[in-house]
Amino acid sequence: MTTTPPIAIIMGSQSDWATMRHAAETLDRLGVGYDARIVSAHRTPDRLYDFAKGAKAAGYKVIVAGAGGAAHLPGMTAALTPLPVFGVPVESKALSGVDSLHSIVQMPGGIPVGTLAIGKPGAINAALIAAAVLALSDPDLADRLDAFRAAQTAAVAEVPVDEA
Ligand code: RP5
Repeated sequence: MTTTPPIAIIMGSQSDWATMRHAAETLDRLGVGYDARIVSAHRTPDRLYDFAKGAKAAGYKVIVAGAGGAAHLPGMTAALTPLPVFGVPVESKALSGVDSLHSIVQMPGGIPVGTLAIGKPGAINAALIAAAVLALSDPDLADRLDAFRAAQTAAVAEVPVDEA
């Protein structure tokens, strides 16, 4: 029997995976389970509807949604599910992701999407904030998040060096 992992990472296109894999890798580091799926608001609207309407019943707890350009995926997902949705603006070729950011962040009051930074930092932070939500009811995960922060702090040198 397969069980649904707590986090769904969804993205609008295969081309978003180069960014969204950083969310997946961050969850791997934290030992948090996830499914990664391509769900396009524009090219596969029925898949979006089915996924978002069924996400809670399927057992997901948090959704991380990345999209670029006319990035309607996070907002439409949030409109269709009561689960928390964190949006990652993927860096677009034409407008460097500012279009994605504005598309995701400017939600109307009442339908929230927690919007992260453009690109890789946003993908990493979406995973971290999703994990932090889960950690509220998972003390072991809370300990792993503390350890992640401590390791990150310990890895910062006090003196800069010349890089090759
Ligand atoms: C959006 O269009 C996707 O999220 C992607 O960021 C962007 C471009 O998609 P492709 O043309 O690369 O498939 O829906």
